[in-house]
Amino acid sequence: MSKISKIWAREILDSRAIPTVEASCLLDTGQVAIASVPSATPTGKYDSLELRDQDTSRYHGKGVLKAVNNVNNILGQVLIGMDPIDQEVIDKKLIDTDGTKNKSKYGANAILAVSIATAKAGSLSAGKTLYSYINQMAAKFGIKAKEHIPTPIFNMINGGLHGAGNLDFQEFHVIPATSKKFSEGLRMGVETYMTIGDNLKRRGAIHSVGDEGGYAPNLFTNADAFEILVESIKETPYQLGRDVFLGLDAAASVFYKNGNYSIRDKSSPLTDDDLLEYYKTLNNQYHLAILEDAFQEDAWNSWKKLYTEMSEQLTVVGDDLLATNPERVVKAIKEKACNAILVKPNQLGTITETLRVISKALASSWKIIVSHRSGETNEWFIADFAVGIGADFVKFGAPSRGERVAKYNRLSAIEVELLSGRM
Ligand code: 2PG
Ligand code: MG
Repeated sequence: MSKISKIWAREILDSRAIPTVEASCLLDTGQVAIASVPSATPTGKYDSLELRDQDTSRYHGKGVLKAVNNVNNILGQVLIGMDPIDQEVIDKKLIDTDGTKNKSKYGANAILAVSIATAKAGSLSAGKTLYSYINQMAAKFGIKAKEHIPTPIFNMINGGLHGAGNLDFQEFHVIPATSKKFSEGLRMGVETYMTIGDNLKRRGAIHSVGDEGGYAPNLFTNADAFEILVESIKETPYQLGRDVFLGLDAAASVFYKNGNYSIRDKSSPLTDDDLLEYYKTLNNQYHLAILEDAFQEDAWNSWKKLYTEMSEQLTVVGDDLLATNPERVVKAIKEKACNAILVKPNQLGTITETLRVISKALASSWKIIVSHRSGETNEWFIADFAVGIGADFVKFGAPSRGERVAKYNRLSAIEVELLSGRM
């Protein structure tokens, strides 16, 4: 048994030049584990609190020195002497020390950085790969998963607040068939990504990339983005509907204003019912495999209607709706609002709480999608986490930009290990 000797943190930058927290955990064996946490734009209404300094003289108020000090002076201190493999006890200690429901006292960013750093230290102490270590830990929460590489959901075109400002929907996805091996799906995704870039260039559309590495083109409507994807896929050896599929994260809260949804495909604002009809039209035309955050997070009736009318044709994914929050997941199961969860550990704030939420979702046979955030670091913890819990899908952005590719490359490495039986 090894013990935690020291935990400390520092302020680092994420992929949008915004400060975030990195925590380190030193064991009495001399082993050190380091972890950093991501950040969203916008932060979901039901996400745990990401503590920012609000000191406008530094980083426009977005510094995280308070969170860093909370790790250095409080959260790290209470864990000294503990065994790093006691993740549940460690996380409980962190939660109890904070004492608030949304981790607003010491910050979910501070707490999650410590939770992940100790999990990584635990895997070192146990002499296991991180994904196998997570797999064992998950079993204690009733998640009996076979380690496998999830199917990647590639965010090829970035709109909403992650794009160039002219598309309302946030993410236009290309998803390889689930039957494909990860390395094959990755190559298909990358080749499609390259073809989309060529296509945009030919059209004279902007082909620089957005926050998640997908293109952020100057198109006129959201449907145009699907057209680009369909045309581009035709230029690849892959067949839409057989080898690759399309998906959408509308992130509808962002274009929901004064009780209606405004999108540039329509001249006047849409009611919830109008928007549902528009999703049906898009689905008839583009055969979506997944549809995430189709409505704002408090529109429970619309979610229920969407589920009733469309869940046989596509996977209905809750992200902002659920916020990886146990109470909201229970409600969504009861109300039949969706059948898949986007799992983002930083919406909640500790690993063991995240495992409990996944366990609840699995008990209702939901699909599990482990997701990055739009502001990321090169941390690849979620790649190991996704493999360990046996997620169906991962959503790590486009196969471009270092902080996205870090996670896909980690999955490639794990695939090689799993195929060779070396762990
Ligand atoms: C989403 C995520 C990640 P953000 O909406 O699914 O793609 O974005 O991290 O900004 O919430
Ligand atoms: Mg989303």
